[in-house]
Amino acid sequence: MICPRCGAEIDGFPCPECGFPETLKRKTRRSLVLLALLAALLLLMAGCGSGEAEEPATEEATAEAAQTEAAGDNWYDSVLADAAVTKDYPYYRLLDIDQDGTDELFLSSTEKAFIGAEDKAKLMAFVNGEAATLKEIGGAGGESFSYDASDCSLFYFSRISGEEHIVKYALKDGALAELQTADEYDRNHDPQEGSNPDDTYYLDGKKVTEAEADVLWNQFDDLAQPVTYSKDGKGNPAADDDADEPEDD
Ligand SMILES: [Ca+2]
Repeated sequence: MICPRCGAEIDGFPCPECGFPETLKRKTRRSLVLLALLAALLLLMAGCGSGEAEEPATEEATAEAAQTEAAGDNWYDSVLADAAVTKDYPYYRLLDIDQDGTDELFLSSTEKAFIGAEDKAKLMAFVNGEAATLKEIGGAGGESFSYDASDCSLFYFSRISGEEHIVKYALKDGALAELQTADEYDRNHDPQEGSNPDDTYYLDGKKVTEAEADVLWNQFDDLAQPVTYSKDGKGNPAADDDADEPEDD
């Protein structure tokens, strides 16, 4: 692991280089209790956890949590300070997808939610003490990220001529875990059907009726908020350019 104070590679705390965290112990412990209470409250309010009982904190987990707390609050600062990154991605958005108290970072070449063929975006997170890229999008017909805070889910939408797809993810153990997929094909665009006279719908790869597929599409359309981007990381709702998308027919 990495010492959050001095950056030395260490096997455990206290850090042999700088002694961290002996001077922070009291504050850290109190903060951890507050964090645990906050996490429990958020789980109750948002229902974002797995529903399983929390395991008692081990010494290692406590040290890891202290490390995350110390270094995780602004882990993205170093990413955003990198000119090579901001040249490609001048806009960003901070969102705590899993509501664990540490923000995830979306980088984008545009303020818009809809990432067209000329644009790109990517999702990064603080994983095991390091900035990690979880998903990159762009360069295709059109893609976007949307976020539903009610169940902490992240939607990835993509479209090319005659077809639309969504993947619903949870952020789990530092990675995107696929929860559900929906695929929709206009007539004569379904690769499994040859020529199909009607639009076709799939959930998790299984053919379903339009009404069955609509359950997931409605969550995406009505509940999930498109992720927009800005220079200050707060997003720009005015750049939710849903209305500019080509109309289905
Ligand atoms: Ca988070």
